[in-house]
Amino acid sequence: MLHSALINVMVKAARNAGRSLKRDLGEIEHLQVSLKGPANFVTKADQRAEELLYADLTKSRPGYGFIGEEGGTREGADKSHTWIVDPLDGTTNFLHGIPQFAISIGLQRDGVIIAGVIYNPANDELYIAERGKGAFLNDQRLRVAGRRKLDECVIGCGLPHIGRGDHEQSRRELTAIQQKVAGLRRFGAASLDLAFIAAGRLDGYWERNLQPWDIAAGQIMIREAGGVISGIEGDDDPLKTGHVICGNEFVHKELVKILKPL
Ligand code: 2AM
Ligand code: CA
Repeated sequence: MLHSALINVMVKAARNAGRSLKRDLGEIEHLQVSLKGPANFVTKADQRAEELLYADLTKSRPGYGFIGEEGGTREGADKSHTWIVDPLDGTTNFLHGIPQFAISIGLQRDGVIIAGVIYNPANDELYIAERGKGAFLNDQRLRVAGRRKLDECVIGCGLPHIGRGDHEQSRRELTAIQQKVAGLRRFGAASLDLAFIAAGRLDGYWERNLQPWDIAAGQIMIREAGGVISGIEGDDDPLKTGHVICGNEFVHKELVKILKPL
């Protein structure tokens, strides 16, 4: 399938960093990790992937700004373009050898996300989206699920871990949603949860306290697949608030109705 030059740049960078992560995953699976322990090893894997992404993306598009989870913000001469990158989303899964993690690359132009790539090197699933050109999983066009009955829907979520977020609120949310849906899932890599919405695997998803690099690529993926994504208010910008609710138009609205008052 033919893609734009921009998507080719992003895919090439994602696959290159993906090779590095996959090698590191192999080490974890065979317990060949250093004496300093697996957490330190994963931090190194994360940083290596981000440096590869930075080098590839900056070589192809010199001057674009770069916001990465590991290295923070690196300004570029071109003030209208910024890469928003998570080199390893789903770090805890990676550390445990659970093959649900991804590289997430979004490109922002004048404040609007115009392209996104999400790549899981463990199963070689590659999601791409470009503004006005649709969303694809391994070159198959994506469309969000069409379900309109909440009790038939499988809904994904995130759970705040120890020392983070509001655990009481999270339990209130789970209780409220659990009573109304066919199934709840918690996969642990936000970018892939968003990609799963675009692919129609999950009908809906919500999570609080995410970072721009968790959301940027997934947001355009969902919109290009015909879905709706917002913050908890229903019409706010998840990139600004860090809170996300998404699904098809119907499921999104139903989730907002339940979650907003909680
Ligand atoms: P990470 O693996 O890159 O940290 C898990 O629910 C999801 O939330 C993951 O995508 C995880 O990304 C993301 N996340 C964002 N901020 C987080 C934080 N402060 N603590 C834990 N997970 C966070
Ligand atoms: Ca992340």
